[in-house]
Amino acid sequence: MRYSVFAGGKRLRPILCLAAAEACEGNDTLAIPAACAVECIHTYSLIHDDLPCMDNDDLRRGNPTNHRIYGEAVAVLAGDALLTLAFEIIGFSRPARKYSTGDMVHELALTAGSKHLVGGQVMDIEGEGGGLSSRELRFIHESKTAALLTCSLRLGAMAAGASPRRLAALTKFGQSTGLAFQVIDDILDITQSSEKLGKSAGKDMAANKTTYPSLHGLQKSRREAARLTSVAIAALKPLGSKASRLHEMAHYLLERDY
Ligand code: GRG
Repeated sequence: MRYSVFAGGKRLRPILCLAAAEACEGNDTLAIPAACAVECIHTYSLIHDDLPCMDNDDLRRGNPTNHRIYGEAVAVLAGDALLTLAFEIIGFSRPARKYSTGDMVHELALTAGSKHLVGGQVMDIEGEGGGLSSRELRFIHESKTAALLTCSLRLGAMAAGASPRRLAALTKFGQSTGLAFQVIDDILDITQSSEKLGKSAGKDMAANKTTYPSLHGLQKSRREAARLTSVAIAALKPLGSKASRLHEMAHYLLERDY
């Protein structure tokens, strides 16, 4: 568990969680449990995604994947334990009035389960070998990628006792920025080296996977990521200047090179 969590990683989900709490006039103390919980879920999903029965990868966060070091059985269990730890942590969180700990647990469970992360992964596996439509690809991206980013923002906002209007604004921001994040990820898989990414590059093309660039080309994909980022930034309007860190994050996610 420690090997994969502390291997590095950009910590995007916890950062978004804390920035959302700030945008809703909360603070880090309130949102830290949720920030840690989403990183545990994310790291579990990476460990399991890298297993031979899934993506079969050797490199993650610049290091050998968990199962390459500890073997498949322990890697499965490390993922299971991180998934469970996320709920242990969030179960102890004390959000500001308006939301209960149960609301936070429900939000996280909905995201991690069959409707989002797991469902998206199933569809991704079933779509291996290519031939997916734009609509199917969007569903996978919404489920596998945008859902946990959106959940991170929503949990930060809920920890801070956000109004329904602010929560809705952050949900929209998460959905658009999450899709942009995945389009950029697909572009980087083609344009960057494994060394730079800290994970195996060029896998999508080698596996004949349907991606944004495979359907629309690199240039159109870049334009789409920029368009989605503008939609995300526009959604932040109700949050005013308190959302400046989220503005910065949206730009960073669009311009990142790993
Ligand atoms: C339930 C096993 C299981 C999987 C669910 C989330 C997921 C589906 C699989 C993980 C791998 C994957 C390709 C996810 C899509 C989102 C994505 C590109 C994740 C990488 O996130 P970064 O770049 O990673 O934030 P770091 O290492 O920086 O934290």
